[in-house]
Amino acid sequence: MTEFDYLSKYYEPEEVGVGMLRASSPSLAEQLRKMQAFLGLRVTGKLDYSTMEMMRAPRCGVPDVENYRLFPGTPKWKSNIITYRIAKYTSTLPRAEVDHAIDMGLKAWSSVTPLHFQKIQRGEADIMISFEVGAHGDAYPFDGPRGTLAHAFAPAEGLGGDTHFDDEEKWTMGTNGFNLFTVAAHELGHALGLAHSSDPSALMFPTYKYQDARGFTLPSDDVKGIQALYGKLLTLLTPPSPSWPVNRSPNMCENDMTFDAVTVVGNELLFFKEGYMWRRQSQLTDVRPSYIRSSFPQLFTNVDAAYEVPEKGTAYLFKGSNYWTSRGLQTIGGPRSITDFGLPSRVRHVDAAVYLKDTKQTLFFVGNDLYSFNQANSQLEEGYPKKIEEEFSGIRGKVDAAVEVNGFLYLFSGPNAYKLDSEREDVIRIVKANSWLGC
Ligand code: RRS
Ligand code: CA
Ligand code: ZN
Ligand code: ZN
Repeated sequence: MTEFDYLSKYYEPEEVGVGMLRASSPSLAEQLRKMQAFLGLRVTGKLDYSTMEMMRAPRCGVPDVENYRLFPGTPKWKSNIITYRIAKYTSTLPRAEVDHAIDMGLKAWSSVTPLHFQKIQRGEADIMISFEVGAHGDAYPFDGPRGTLAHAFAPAEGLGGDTHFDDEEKWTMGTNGFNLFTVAAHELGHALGLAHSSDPSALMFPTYKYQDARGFTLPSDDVKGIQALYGKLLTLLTPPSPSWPVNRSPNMCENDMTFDAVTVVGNELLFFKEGYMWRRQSQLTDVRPSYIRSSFPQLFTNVDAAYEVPEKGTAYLFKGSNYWTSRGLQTIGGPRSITDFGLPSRVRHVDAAVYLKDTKQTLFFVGNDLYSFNQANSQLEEGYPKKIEEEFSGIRGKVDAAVEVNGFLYLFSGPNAYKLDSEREDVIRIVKANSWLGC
C-alpha cells in the first residue's frame, strides 16, 4: 500500500476527494495531526518521514526481529485462568455475534499460551468488556465515529484489563465497517499485557487493519510478545515421533512399559517409573531420564501419583499414605498425610491424581474408585467415591497415572494411554503409554 492509497483509505474520502489530496488541505492536516498525536509521533500535520514509516505496507521477510513492546513494569495476570465478562453490549450487533467475536479474539491468544479464559455473567471479572460513548468514566473519552476505535488497560486490579469499544463506530462481523474480531483481538492483547508493536504486520500495530477471524493465526511478533509474558503452550497433542533422539534407559521402550505417575511441572511433563523419572520439555527434541532421588531426595524412589496446580506453581507427589509438595523440581514440603485431602483412612495409597484446570478439581484414582477433591475450598466433593468405569466408560482396570495436557485428559492404564474428549466422556485415541517417550 502506498502512502496515497493509505490516505485515500483512511482520510475521510467522503470529505476530501481523492483527487484533492494535498498535504496542505486543512482537513487532511487536521486528520494527520490527530493521528500523529495518537501514534505518539511529532505533531506536524505534514506527511513527514516518521508518519510515512507508520503507514508503510507490512514488512516482509524480516522474521527474527522483535518489535513487540511490554508495558512499563511488565504487568501480567498472575493466574493462567483469566475471567472476562461482557458487561455492556452494543445495540448494533446481535449479542451472539459480539460473544463470538470476543471469543475468537481470546482464542487468538489462548491458542499459543497456557492461558484459559472463563466467561462470567455477573460480578467483577479480570477483563470487563463494554461498549461506551464519548466520556465514559475513565480518563480517555471516545471521539465519535472513526479516529480511535477502542482502548484497553494493562493487567492490574480495578480498571486493569478492562476493554472499551467506541459504540459510535459501525461494528461488523465482516468488512463493511470496523470488524469487531479484529479490534477485540488487538485490545485483548493490551488487556493481557502487550503494548503496541512497531511491526506493521503485527496485530498490536496501532492502526486498524481488517483480519478475517476464520483461519486467523496470530502474527509471529505477537506470538513472541505474549509468550515472553506467559510462556508457550505445551505442544503435546501427539506423542513425539520415534525418530527423535532418545537416550534410552533400562526397559523404557519395552512393549508392556507402564508408568507409576505422570504430571506437568511448569512447562515440562514428568514421567515416573520405579527409581526413574523422564522429563519431556514442550519444545523437546529429547527426553532425558534421571533418578527421582536426584531431584526429589526425600522421595528416594517410586512415586505413586503426582499432579500440579499451575496457578499455585505447586506440584504434589504421592507415595504411600504421604505426600510432598514441590515448586519446579525442588521439594519444599512434606511428608504430610493424604488424609489432608479428606481421603478415608482405609486408603493407604493413591494410584493416580490429576488436576483439572477448568473445574479446579483434583481427581484421585484409588483401585476402582474415583475421588474428587475441590482445590478451591479444599474439600472432598459429595457423592464420591464413584466407580471409575462409570465415570470413564472405556477404561477398564486400574488407572496408573493421569495428566491433563492442553485441555485433554490422558489416563494411563497398563501399557496404554487413553485420550479423552474435552467432556471426558469418550476415549478418542489410544496409544502405547511409552510412545510419549518416543518409543
Ligand atoms: C488502540 O490502539 N487501541 O488499543 C486504538 C487503535 C485505533 O483506533 N487506531 C486508529 C485507527 O486505526 N483508526 C481507524 C479509523 C480512523 C482512520 C483515520 C486515521 N487515523 C485500535 C486499532 C489498532 C484496532 C489510529 C488512527 C488512524 C487515528 C486516526 C487516530 C485519526 C485518531 C485520528
Ligand atoms: Ca472513535
Ligand atoms: Zn474507556
Ligand atoms: Zn492499541
